[in-house]
Amino acid sequence: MISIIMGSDSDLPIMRQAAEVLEELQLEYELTIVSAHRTPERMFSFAKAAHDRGIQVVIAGAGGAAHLPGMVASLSPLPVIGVPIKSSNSIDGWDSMLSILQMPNGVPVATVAVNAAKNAGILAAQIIGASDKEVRDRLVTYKENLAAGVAVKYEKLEKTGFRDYLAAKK
Ligand code: RP5
Repeated sequence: MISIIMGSDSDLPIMRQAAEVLEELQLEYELTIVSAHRTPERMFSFAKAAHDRGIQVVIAGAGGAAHLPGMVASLSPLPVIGVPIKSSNSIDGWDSMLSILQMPNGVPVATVAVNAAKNAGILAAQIIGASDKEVRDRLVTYKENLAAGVAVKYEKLEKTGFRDYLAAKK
């Protein structure tokens, strides 16, 4: 079971992408709001109890002064994947990215790209897939589909040339 948490409902339009890819990969998840700054006690109890509830990986998204992923990682033995959100109060995503990325030794957070909640979902699945063959097989198929999607594009590009290819994309 994967837990997707975020600092605010304003993060949901991005964080839903983690949920969607987990559904595609047929993995169970829960999704809720936990704010490091506005609900610090909820954050504390969430992080202390998650592993005893059967959570295997936490995906935590936050924007601005994004302390949620790092604070959860400081309290939990679980792997935490941080999603820096380019939120309304963000300086172009840099604040949340650096807040989540620059963790001190001893307390890692696996940080994905700004707004990359989909990659956070895939990485969570890969963590679970490392010890679960069924999940790993689904990830192999996922990657094969990615490659097949690109093959369609390069075959068309090579056949039509870039002008017709771009014109057809409009
Ligand atoms: C952070 O502040 C949240 O994760 C969100 O990205 C940002 C803005 O929150 P709201 O003011 O939109 O609730 O804590």
